[in-house]
Amino acid sequence: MTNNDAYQPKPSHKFSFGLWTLGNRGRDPFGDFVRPVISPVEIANMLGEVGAWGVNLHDNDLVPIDATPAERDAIVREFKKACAENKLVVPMATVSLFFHPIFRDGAFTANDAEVRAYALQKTMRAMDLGAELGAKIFVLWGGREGVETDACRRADDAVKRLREAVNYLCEYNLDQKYGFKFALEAKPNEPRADIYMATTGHYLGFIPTLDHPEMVGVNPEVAHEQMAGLNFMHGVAQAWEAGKLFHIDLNDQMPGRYDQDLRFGSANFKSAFWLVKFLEDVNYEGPRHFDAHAYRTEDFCGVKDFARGCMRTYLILKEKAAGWNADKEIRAILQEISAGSNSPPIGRYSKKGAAALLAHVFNKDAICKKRLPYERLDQLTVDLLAGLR
Ligand code: GCO
Ligand code: MN
Ligand code: MN
Repeated sequence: MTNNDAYQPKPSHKFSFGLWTLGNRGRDPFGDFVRPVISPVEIANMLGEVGAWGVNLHDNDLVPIDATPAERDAIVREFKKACAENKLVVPMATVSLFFHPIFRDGAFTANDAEVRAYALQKTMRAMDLGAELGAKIFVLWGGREGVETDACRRADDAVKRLREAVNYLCEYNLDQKYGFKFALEAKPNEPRADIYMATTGHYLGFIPTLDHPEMVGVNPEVAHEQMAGLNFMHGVAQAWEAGKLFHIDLNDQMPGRYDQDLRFGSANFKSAFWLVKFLEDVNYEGPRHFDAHAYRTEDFCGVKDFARGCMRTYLILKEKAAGWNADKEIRAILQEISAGSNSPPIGRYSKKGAAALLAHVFNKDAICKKRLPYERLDQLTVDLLAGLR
């Protein structure tokens, strides 16, 4: 790939990766690490090399959990320097509330009040860190907020505890004048057997019950909704329409599997296309964050191939989306299926309008005879994706 490659990432594309994604060492429940540690500074260099715009992190991706304040400051200083050298921004920060064994029963929803308090303290410190690095988005993913057995607590108590925690963090955000937007990330299971707030839709229902709903949105992840068997783009569209698409985690996933975190677009190419088309059509301006990792078979160079592949596929699909919107035959069909009809105007309810609607006689036979050439439309899409148009 050369620099004048049409699919060369640019800062304006807002591609970001987490330290934990390129730094993933390939350990799984059945096998040990296959790649050596890549330090945060090395990851920043790698991201600079492949042309990414941003780098995101959990508190402990950068600062070890038991670091002294002096150690922390030195690490942060060195990392900031590496980001500056590689022209990387830190758009999003998050907190690990799942790795340390203290969170074995959850964090904000744990039964032990001391664990809940520790989770808040840890999150406030992660917000301090994120703010220091310039982040404006703070992701909360409750990976351990769930159960193996529902004997352990009432599920509505978990919802109440989660609400209390998010409310508390919003106040801290205001107090410190950090200006964070919180993005809540749903997942149906893994690492817990069942996780509360299983889908983006659950969170969209939860957010209006908070003290500061305007400060809180969602961070939908492709793989997580697909694990639940859902149409990811539909969830994203609903979040967008509600003004709540604060961040997005792009990756891929085969249905019915464990959480695979595959390279973006590598498993469900067509769904990835509809997603990119949606984000581009609505002019989503947030980061395009890849929360995925390289196959366990890869070495250091393979990790770069993985990162380049995520961005390249996004840009290919973006180009295809523009082609789809400009395609004459596709446009003609779209026009045909949305063409005006003999429908009485509906608009907002009024007594007069309702009376007119009740009096209207519909010609069901004529309506049923209208052509809906979705087969042709979909095949045109397939042809286009296959490079035949
Ligand atoms: C996962 C999650 C995480 C979160 C990350 C941000 O399934 O492991 O997607 O990668 O996105 O922890 O909080
Ligand atoms: Mn995930
Ligand atoms: Mn994620």
